[in-house]
Amino acid sequence: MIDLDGLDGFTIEVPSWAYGNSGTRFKVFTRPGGPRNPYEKLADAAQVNRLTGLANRVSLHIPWDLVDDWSDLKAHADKLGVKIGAINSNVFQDDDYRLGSLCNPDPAIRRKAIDHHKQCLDVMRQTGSTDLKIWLPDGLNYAGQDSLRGRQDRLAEALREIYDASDDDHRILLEYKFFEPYFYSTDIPDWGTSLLHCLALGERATVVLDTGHHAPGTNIEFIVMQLIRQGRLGAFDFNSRYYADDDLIVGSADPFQLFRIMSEIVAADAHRPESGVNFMLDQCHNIEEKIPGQIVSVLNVEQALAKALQVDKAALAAAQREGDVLGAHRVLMDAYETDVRGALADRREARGLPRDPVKAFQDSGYAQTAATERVGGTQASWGA
Ligand code: RM4
Ligand code: MN
Repeated sequence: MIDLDGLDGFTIEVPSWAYGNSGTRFKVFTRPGGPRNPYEKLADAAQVNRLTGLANRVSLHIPWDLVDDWSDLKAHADKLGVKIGAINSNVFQDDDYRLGSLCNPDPAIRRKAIDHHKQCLDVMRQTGSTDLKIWLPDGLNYAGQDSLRGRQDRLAEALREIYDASDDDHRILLEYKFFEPYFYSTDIPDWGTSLLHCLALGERATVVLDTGHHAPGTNIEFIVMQLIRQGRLGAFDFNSRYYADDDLIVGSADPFQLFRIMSEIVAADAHRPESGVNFMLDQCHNIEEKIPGQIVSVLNVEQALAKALQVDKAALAAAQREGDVLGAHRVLMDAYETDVRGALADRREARGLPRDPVKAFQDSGYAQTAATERVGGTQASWGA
């Protein structure tokens, strides 16, 4: 008997930018029916929730998702059965940010970047969002280009101002990335740097772990464990990678890594909503269909969690206590090898959801209707 009670209350947040047009570094592909504005992005995202019952929140990116009337967008989301989730700032698409944003040597540009984050806090107040997610493009391409230490000091000062401008029910989610768009150094390259800034800021500052933002071979589940241990794992940006920040479908490149991550989550009971960990997706679907791509990603996270829930905790603890190396490893592998697909389909059916959400989407005609109805206007693109 496969026990899936641990899935109750577990939810995943999807990104608005996964539905607009995207592509490779060389070409943005367009397709019929792509969303033209945040309203249509929310409608697409709501399909993922309707068919999986898992994805009831949508992260927005500012300014990509700016609208005139936030209460109207919120009402639209409510009607679709979704909520507005984390608000993502964007300081990587303006000429002024060539040498950085919050770390820029020019105080006027730092001011502009800080004020943009205050604008995001206002969006949160109007949408009911409680998470401000910050990913900075800041970094250097050449040794000596700027003072490494000076940039940390500017960053600390800017983050302090943003944190102090936030409300008591707001969280600051600080993301790290070890390379790109600059390559000699980035200003928040790793979880340690992000954590240090969060600790200095206060308890409402937490770390975002984007699974594509590490050097190859990094033991990501160790970082998960350590951040939970410190009470500072604020959120995931889930995606999957072979080389760098590939932003592929979650669990596609390395399902076993996803399982190991979810096992650390389960070991700490962090899959429960009370943990405060926001399980978000951050990915692009460049050649595959967007909505089914999100559905597969959401289901892959659920499946990895379902397998992690199968770990026999008592047997594992006993084997570890006895120093039974292979025994302990086999307990974990037994859980990983458990085929949970049928049990998950049964659970969906029992909750009035389709057994196969991808097929249900394809049969629904939603994509065809969108292609017929969404004519005129400009389709949203990653970056616009
Ligand atoms: C960055 C980072 C952020 C996301 C942008 C679009 O690489 O992962 O989380 O907001 O991409
Ligand atoms: Mn990310």
